[in-house]
Amino acid sequence: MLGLGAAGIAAGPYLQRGVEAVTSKDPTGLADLLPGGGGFRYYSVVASVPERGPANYTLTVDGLVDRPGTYRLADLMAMEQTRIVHDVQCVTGWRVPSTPFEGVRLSRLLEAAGVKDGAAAVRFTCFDGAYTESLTLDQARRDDVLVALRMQDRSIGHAHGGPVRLYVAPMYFYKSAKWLSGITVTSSVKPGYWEDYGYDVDAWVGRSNGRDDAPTS
Ligand SMILES: Nc1nc2c(c(=O)[nH]1)N[C@H]1C(S)=C(S)[C@@H](COP(=O)(O)O)O[C@H]1N2
Ligand SMILES: [Mo]
Repeated sequence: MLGLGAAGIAAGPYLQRGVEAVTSKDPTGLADLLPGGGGFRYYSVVASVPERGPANYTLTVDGLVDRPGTYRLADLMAMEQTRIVHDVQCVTGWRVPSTPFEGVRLSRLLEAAGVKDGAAAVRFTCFDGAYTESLTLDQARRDDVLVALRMQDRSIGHAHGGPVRLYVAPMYFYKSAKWLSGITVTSSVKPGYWEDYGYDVDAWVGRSNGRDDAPTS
């Protein structure tokens, strides 16, 4: 895995040149097929990520909420789980059809925290120490946005962002932040890691990043 971070950083300029570069290259650049990954590619913007599991994983919910809190893996597992089956679509063109994800609805965690008046967005941080994402509050409250604990009907492994990743079913897969560790309710959307390099913040599959329809390969 050495060199992945450098590749991720080096990819920045391509993205800044716009959508053509995004569609004609693999800007995240790390197109290692995951062994047994069923078509998934492994992406990380840093060279290595520490593993976390039941003993040391935490997810913090804070910001413009009445009841900030921290969840352990067991806390999340004890909550109502929702399963969604949908195509995974990376903006660079690869796609994995009908992939099940399962976890706690983000809306449920926001409800539990009590979102304050004046809040308009949600920011996500990761224990890789680098990746970030954002959604508007309306997007975050959709039924098809999960704090996912399972993918392909298994616990999410480390390479796929386990033990907990975000899953935003209707958007390109870069919205689905791996190694999720923080959810902060904010007053405005702050663009995420790849969005600073030119990707759309509103990443609806087929309707963003300059595309009229979803890519087919
Ligand atoms: N923390 C983190 N999350 C991330 C990324 C990343 O580099 N770091 N890459 C994104 C991109 S561009 C894609 S396509 C998917 C890849 O998920 P996978 O590695 O499980 O295939 O994760 C998204 N979430
Ligand atoms: Mo991606």
